Amino acid sequence: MKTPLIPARLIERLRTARRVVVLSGAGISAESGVPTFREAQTGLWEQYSPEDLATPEAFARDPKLVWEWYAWRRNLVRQAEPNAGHLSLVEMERKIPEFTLITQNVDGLHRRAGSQTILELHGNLFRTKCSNKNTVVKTWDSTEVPPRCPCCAGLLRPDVVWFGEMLPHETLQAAQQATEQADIFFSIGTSALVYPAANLPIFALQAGATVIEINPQPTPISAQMTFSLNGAAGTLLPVLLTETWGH
Ligand code: BJW
Repeated sequence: MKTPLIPARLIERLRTARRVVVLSGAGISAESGVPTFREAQTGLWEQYSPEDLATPEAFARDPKLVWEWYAWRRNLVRQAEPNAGHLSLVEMERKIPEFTLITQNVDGLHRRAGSQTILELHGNLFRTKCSNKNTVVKTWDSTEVPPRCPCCAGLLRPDVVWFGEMLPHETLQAAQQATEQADIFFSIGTSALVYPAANLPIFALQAGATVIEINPQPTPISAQMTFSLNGAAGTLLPVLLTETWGH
């Protein structure tokens, strides 16, 4: 007999769950053609050094390089479309009374897919802020690279969270609160290596939630999960949805 992809006990719990939280990472966008960070061969950090591109020190050293790298990333994402994994989470949100999607992704694909309640822990590639005042800037006339803030002439930068920077306080607080109250918590497409996001599945476990990981590769938290589903989000999530709620 073929082993079912999704354990029956998980389907039963999901059918009756009131509060569901999903933490997503770069892996959920991999099937849309957006590169992940740490995968061998294809991960961004395999080809580029985070110290040169994703720290405040890197931006201070070479703002043009950093700005242009993010412009290249924005172009990649513009050409991508949400995949079956993103769309399944839109469906899940419609079925669950209290659903929170926490994402580490900066690509905006969850919103483009139609998800409503999204907490973006690491910012958004398509938002720009002033590096002096930390305020979001929507338009500018400057043609310099990077452009300058129309208010204070500070350098503009992508509104993403680099290593060594604090996560947006209210967003992180909301994520922690939703996690503590979850009946079911999914960790999908993340290597669970970057903190504080990597703490969330563990907090959920400690608070008594059923915690499910969806990833084709094991991660440092796999062994602690209630269920560890070994496979691609774009394959497993549609099956999970169909088996739980039918078509
Ligand atoms: C699939 C799939 C498919 C593939 N389906 N799955 C505690 C301990 C140790 C260190 C620290 C700590 N606390 C803080 C730190 C430092 C640091 C950190 O965590 N370092 C570790 C790397 C060691 N954290 C920070 O600096 C954070 N800030 C902070 O803590 O502030 C407080 C503070 C300040 C000052 C001093 C001390 C404390 C900020 C972290 C910001 C992370 N930023 C980035 C870049 C964002 C902008 C950009 O995009 O350029 O965020 S780094 C990068 O990693 C990006 C991601 O959001 C993040 C997580 O990566 P993710 O999503 O998990 O991707 P991958 O590639 O790692 O994994 C993909 C997974 O998908 C794989 O497992 C695949 O198998 C899987 N997969 N196909 C399902 N089809």
